[in-house]
Parts: sequence; C-alpha cells; structure tokens
Amino acid sequence: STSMASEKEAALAATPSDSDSPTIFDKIINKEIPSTVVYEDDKVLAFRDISPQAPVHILIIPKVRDGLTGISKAEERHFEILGRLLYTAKLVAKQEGLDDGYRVVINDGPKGCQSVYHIHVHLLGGRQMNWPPG
Ligand code: IU
Repeated sequence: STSMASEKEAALAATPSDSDSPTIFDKIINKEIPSTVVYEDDKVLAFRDISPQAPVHILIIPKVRDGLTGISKAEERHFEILGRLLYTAKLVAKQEGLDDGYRVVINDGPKGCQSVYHIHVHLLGGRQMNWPPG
C-alpha cells in the first residue's frame, strides 16, 4: 500500500505462511473496500492498482482463489482460470487503448516481490517499459 516504504518491503513482510488466510483482495471482490473496477464478469475482476507504477496499472484477479495464492501453486484444475486471467489482460489492454504495447506480470513469492497471496496479473502500460525489470 502507499503507507509501505516500498513494494519490496511489503513483499518481504508478506511471508508465504500468510497464504492460507484471506487477503485484502477478498474485500475488494466483495466491495467491502472501494476500488476502481475496469472489468468484471462472473469469474474475474480487474481494478486499478492503488499504487500505480505506470499510467495504466491494473490488477486482474480470480473472484474465487481456490488455492491459487500464486502462480507457483497452479494445478491442472486452474487451467481455465489462468487462461481467463491472461485473456482478460488482453481485453482490458484494448479497452485502455494500449495499442502500442504493454507489460503483463505475475510476481511470485518473496524473491518475486509478491505481497498479496491471491494470484493477480499486473497489466502495465501507457509509458515505455524497460527490460530487464528491477
Ligand atoms: P504484488 O505482485 O503482490 O507485489 O502486487 C500487489 C499489488 O497490489 C501492488 O501493486 C499493490 O499496489 C496492490 N494493492 C492494491 O492495489 N490495493 C491494496 O489494497 C493493496 C495492494 I494492500
């Protein structure tokens, strides 16, 4: 969140041992806390990141986590939702007018700088992205 000194600190503080607990994304899904939703259907929700790292920074998440705390926990039963998350990234990129390109990212675990243990796809765009990422 914005009160954290850095996303890396948040990631290192959010140990994977938290991964069986509900996350703040459940409250966003349930509209218990506000977010700017840009796409929603019965399976996925896409909303603007509270701490945007690019002019467009959107998170795409499954409405039901089903053990998918991160990509490292993916099983065969998740094939469909994983496809939907990526396809939704494409739909939202189009909706946001990112016709010259964009970045799609999934952070995993402490070294991947994951801070919320409910799988999420980052869609970043609206500026020139760099490679390698930090
Ligand atoms: P990460 O891949 O786990 O590091 O990404 C988590 C993202 O969730 C990060 O970009 C945060 O800014 C974002 N976020 C949010 O949008 N709303 C929140 O209430 C919280 C985190 I906590």
